[in-house]
Amino acid sequence: MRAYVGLGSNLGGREATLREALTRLGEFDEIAVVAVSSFRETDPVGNVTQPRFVNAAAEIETSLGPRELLGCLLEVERSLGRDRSREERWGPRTVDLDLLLYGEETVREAGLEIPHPRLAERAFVLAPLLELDPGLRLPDGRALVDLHPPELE
Ligand code: GSY
Repeated sequence: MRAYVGLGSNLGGREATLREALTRLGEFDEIAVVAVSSFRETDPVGNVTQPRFVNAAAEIETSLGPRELLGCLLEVERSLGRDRSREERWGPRTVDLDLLLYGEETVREAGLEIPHPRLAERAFVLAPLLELDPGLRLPDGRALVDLHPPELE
């Protein structure tokens, strides 16, 4: 299955952390990292005053189901020092790996929503996704290119 992962970091060596996250993702037998977007420095979205983020997206090919894939993303986050239980909800983080799209599937379960619930309104997610594939669509048929989030800073 083709899937897309969003990456973000605004603490420590942001780019190096995201590159290491991609390496670790690709080390799972069931995951191949097919393409990676450029890395963009972005202003934080939300009401928390915090450092700027570096964001990117990756296209992966995987034989895992969405729940298992999410488990791998969380494992990589943890291996890079992220402790979700100790951080502010919209606050700074060493690494954030979000499962954005999983084929054309829609999943609405506790702890797992695909497409990612805020995908359509976040330029820092849409811009790298469109760079990877300008023809991408949401499962409901809407083209990503037709969504109009606020400009990326
Ligand atoms: O949703 C992920 C964390 N996050 C980000 C982010 O990755 N990039 C930007 N620009 N703002 C953000 N606010 C939060 S929370």
